[in-house]
Amino acid sequence: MGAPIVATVRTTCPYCGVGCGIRATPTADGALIEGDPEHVASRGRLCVKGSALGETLGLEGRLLSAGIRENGQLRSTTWEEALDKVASGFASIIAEHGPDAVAMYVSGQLLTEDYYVANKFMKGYVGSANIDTNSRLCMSSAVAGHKRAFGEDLVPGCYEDFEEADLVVLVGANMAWCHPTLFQRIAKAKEARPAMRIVAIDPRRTATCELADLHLPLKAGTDVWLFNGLLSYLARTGAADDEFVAAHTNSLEAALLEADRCDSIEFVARTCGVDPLQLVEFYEMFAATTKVVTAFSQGVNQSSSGTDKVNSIINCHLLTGRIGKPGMGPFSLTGQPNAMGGREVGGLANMLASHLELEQPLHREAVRGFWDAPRIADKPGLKAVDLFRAIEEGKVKAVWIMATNPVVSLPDADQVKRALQRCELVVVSDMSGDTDTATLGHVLLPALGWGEKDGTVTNSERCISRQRGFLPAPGEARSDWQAICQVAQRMGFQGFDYAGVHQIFDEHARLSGWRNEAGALPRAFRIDGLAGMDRPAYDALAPLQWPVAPAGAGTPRLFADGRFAHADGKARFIPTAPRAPIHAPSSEFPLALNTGRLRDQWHTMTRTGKSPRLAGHAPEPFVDLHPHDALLSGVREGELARVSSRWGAIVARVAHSGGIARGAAFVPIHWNGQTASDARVGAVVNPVVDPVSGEPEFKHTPVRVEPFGVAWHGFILSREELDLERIANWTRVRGAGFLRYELGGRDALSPERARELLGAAEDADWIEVEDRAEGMLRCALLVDGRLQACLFLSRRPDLPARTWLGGLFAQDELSSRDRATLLAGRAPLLGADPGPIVCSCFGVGRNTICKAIADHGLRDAAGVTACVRAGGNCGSCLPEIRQMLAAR
Ligand SMILES: Nc1nc2c(c(=O)[nH]1)N[C@H]1C(S)=C(S)[C@@H](COP(=O)(O)OP(=O)(O)OC[C@H]3O[C@@H](n4cnc5c(=O)[nH]c(N)nc54)[C@H](O)[C@@H]3O)O[C@H]1N2
Ligand SMILES: Nc1nc2c(c(=O)[nH]1)N[C@H]1C(S)=C(S)[C@@H](COP(=O)(O)OP(=O)(O)OC[C@H]3O[C@@H](n4cnc5c(=O)[nH]c(N)nc54)[C@H](O)[C@@H]3O)O[C@H]1N2
Ligand code: SF4
Ligand SMILES: [Mo]
Repeated sequence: MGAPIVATVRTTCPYCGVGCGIRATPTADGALIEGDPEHVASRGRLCVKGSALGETLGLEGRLLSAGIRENGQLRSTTWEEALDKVASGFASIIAEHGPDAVAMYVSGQLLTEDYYVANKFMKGYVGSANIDTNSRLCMSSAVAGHKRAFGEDLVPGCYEDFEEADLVVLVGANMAWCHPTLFQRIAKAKEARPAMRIVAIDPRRTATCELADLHLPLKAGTDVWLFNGLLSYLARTGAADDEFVAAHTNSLEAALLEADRCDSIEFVARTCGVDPLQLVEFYEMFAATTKVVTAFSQGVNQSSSGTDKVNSIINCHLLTGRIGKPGMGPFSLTGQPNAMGGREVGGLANMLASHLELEQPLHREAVRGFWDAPRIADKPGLKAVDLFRAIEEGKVKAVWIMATNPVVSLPDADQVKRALQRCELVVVSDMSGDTDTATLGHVLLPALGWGEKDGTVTNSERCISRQRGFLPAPGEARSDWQAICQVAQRMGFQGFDYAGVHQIFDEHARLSGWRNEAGALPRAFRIDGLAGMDRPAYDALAPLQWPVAPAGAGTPRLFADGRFAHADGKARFIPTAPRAPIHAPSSEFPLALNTGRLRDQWHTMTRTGKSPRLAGHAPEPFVDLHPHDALLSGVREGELARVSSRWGAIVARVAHSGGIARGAAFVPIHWNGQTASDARVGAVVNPVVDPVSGEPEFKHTPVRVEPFGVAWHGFILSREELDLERIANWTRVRGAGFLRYELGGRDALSPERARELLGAAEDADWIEVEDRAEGMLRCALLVDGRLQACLFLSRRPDLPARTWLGGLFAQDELSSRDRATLLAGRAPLLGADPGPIVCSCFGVGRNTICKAIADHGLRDAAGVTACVRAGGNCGSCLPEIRQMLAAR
C-alpha cells in the first residue's frame, strides 16, 4: 500500500544505477520533483529523466485492476480470483510436472524486498532455481567477473573515486547519457583539476567522448585484445606492483602467458582497429598514473566474451595494485536502480540469497535452515535466454513475469513472443496493462509504481537507499511483494506473513549475518548491523554503503587491507583468451549492429514515454550509419530503411550522427510494439550469449540495411490515439496535449481516407489543401475551434517542423491568424524552426543553439546557457552543446 501522503518525501530516482536522491512533493497533477542535496550519491543533482519524473505519474495507461485473459478476451477481475488462478495454476503444474516446470522472470527494477521474497518463494518453497532476471541481460558478466577475480560479487570502489582519480577510463559506457549525474561529477572534477585525464573506449563517438582527452574507437568486440595488450605492456615496462601481486594475488603467470600473445602494439592496434600511436598513448598514460578508475558498462558486459572483458580489465588493476584505495579501481557501472539489490538477494538463477552459492551444499543447507523452508533448489535454474527457449519447447509451462518487458528487451525477441503464445500460464505483474509482454499475459496483476511503493534499492557504489511512497495506491494496485506472499500463502507455504516491508528487510539483513563469522560461511556482503529496525527506524533509514558494521556504519571502499573473498584471501588473475564475436558480418549481412540507449528515454518507454518533455530529443527510431555504408546499402539520410538479420527485421529512419565507423550500425533500444509498427530492435538481435555469464551479445549482430520504399512520408499530430493498422510504417511519441505520429505510406492516401483516419464526421470543421501533382496533402480537424488533429504528407521527407504545430495544441481556441497559417505548418512571423530539441528542460532546439553560437561568437557552454538557457537546469545536454561548439 502507498504510504500516507505527507508534504515532502525524500526518495530515490527509479531509473539508473547512480541512484540519485529526490525530494518529491505531491501536487494536484503529479508531483514537484527536486534533487535531494543531502543524498550522498548525487548531492542535489538530477538528470533530465529524473527531473521529468513528475510528468510520468499520471494514471493513463496504468493497469488499475487485476485481469484474466481467456480465449484472447481480457476481463477485469478481483485480486482474489487472479491470485487463486496463479496459485492453483502453479500448484497443479508443479504437481504434474515437478517444480522445474514453473518459472519467474523478474527485474532489477524491483525493490530489494520484492526481490527477496520472489527468490525465497522460488528457491526455498517451490524448490526450483528457475528464477532469472533482466539483470542477466545487464550485469551478469560483471557478477561472474567479480566472482572469478575476488571470490564474491563485489564492487570495490565508490563514486568519490571518480573525482579523486587522475585518469578515468570509460570502457563501453556512454556515461553522459546513461549515468549523467555521475558523469557531471567527473566533468566538474576535471574542470577543477585540468590535469585529470579521461579516456573513452567505445566503437562509437558518443556524447561522452566530448569530455575525453582520448577516444579509442575500437572495433566492436575487441576489448580483450586491448586489455591483454595493456597487461603485457604494464608487466614489460615495470609498472607492476610486485609486492601487492605477491602478497594479495594468485595466478599471474597464467594470465601473463595469455596476455603476452598481445605484446605487439602493432598487432593489437590492427586487431582493434585503432591508431597505434593512440594505443601507446593510452598504455603510457595508464602505466604512468597511479590513481586510475576503469569504469565499464554494457559495451563490456553485453558480449559473448563479456566475462573475459571484465576480467581483462580487473587483471590490469590487480597487477598495478590499484584497487581498494582512494581514486582507483575497476568499477562496474550498474544499469537499473536496483541491479545491486537483486544481486544481494541472489536474484539470478545460478545464485542463492545473500551472496551464498547455490552449488555449495553447506550454503544451501544454511539458507534452507534460516528460511525454515521445506526444500531448497539444488541446481542452477535456466538463464533468461534458455528459459524462454524452454518455455517455447513446453518444458516450462508457467511463467510469472514481473517488472520487465522481455518481448521487447530479450534478444531474438520474436522467439520470446512465440514462447509466451505457447505457454500454458503467463502471469504478468506490471504498472501498465498494454506492454508488448502484458498483452500476452493470461493473468495481469496491477503493480504499484515509483512514488507509490516502499522499500530499498542499492546503487552502483553499494549504497542502500530508501524509495518512499508519496502518492496513494491507484485503483487496486498492490506491491509486488504482497502479490508474491499472497500466492505463496495460497500454495500453503509458511513464512510469507510479513506485516510490512520493514520485516522483509529485517529478514534480509539477518540472513546476511547468518553463519557469517570467520570460519563458518564468511562473505563481505553484510548488513546485519541494520537488523532489528522497526517501521519508524526503517522509514528513517539514511542512505549508507554496505558492508554495514555491527555498529551500523557503512563502508565506502572494499579491499583496503588487500584481503579478497577467495578462501585464501587472495584475488585471482584470470587468463583471458580473446575471441571474436560468434557471428561475423558476411556478404549477406555486412554490417555489425550495435544497440543501446538514448539520453531521454528509459528502456521500453513505459514511463519516460509519458513525458512530453522527454520526447523531443529523439522523436523517432533511427539507424545510425556511416555515409559510405548508406551509399553501399542504397539508403539515404532522412529516408526509411529496413534493418534485418537472420533473426528478424525492423524499419527505422537513416541518420548520420558522424559517430559511427564504417561497417557498423547503431539502433536505439526503446521503441516497441506500442510506440512503432516495426521498430522492436530486439527482434533483430542474435541470441548468442557469453558462455560463463549467459549475458546476450546485444552489441553485435550482423545485419543488412536496405531501402524501405514508401510512396509518401507524413506525420499526424492528434489529441486521440489513432488506428494506423493500414499504414505501412508508423512511430509515435507523446507531445504536450497531443500524440505525434511519423508515417511512411505505400497506398495512396486520399483526402477522404485522411478524414476517416482522423475521425472527422461529415459536418466536421475541416481544412484541407491538396496538390495531387506534387503528391502533397495537408489537412486539419478542429472541434469547437480547438485543433483536434492535423496531417501533413508529401512524396519526399520535406515536411514542416513539428514544433510550432505542436504548440497549437496548447490553445483552447485557435486564433484566426493561426488558423489561417495552420496548413503552412509555421507561423508567418515566428522566425526559423528551432530544430530538434537538445535541451529538454527548456525546450531549446539545435538550430537555436547553433544560431546563438554563430551570432554571438559563443565559445563555451556557459555562454550558450547565458544566451539561450540551454543546459541551465539539469545539465544533461551539456555534452551535446560542447559537441556543437567543437563543430564550429
Ligand atoms: N538514458 C538512459 N539511461 C540509462 C538507461 C536507459 O534506458 N536510458 N538504462 C540504464 C541501464 S539498465 C543500463 S544497463 C545502463 C547502460 O549504460 P551504457 O552501457 O553506458 O549504455 P549503452 O548505450 O547500452 O552502451 C554503452 C556503449 O557501449 C558501446 N559498445 C558497443 N560495443 C562495444 C564494444 O565491443 N566495446 C566497447 N568498449 N564498447 C562497446 C556502445 O557503442 C555504447 O556507446 O544505462 C542505464 N541508464
Ligand atoms: N537490443 C538490446 N536489448 C537490451 C539491451 C541493449 O542494450 N540492447 N539492454 C538490456 C538491459 S541492460 C536491460 S536492463 C533490459 C531492460 O529491459 P526491460 O526490463 O524489459 O525494460 P523496462 O522498460 O524497464 O521494463 C520494466 C517494466 O516493468 C514495469 N514496472 C516498473 N516498475 C514496476 C514495479 O514496481 N513493479 C512491476 N511489477 N512492474 C514495474 C514497467 O512498466 C515496464 O513494463 O533491456 C535489455 N535489452
Ligand atoms: S542520473 Fe538521472 S536517471 Fe540516473 S538516478 Fe540520477 S536522476 Fe535518475
Ligand atoms: Mo541494464
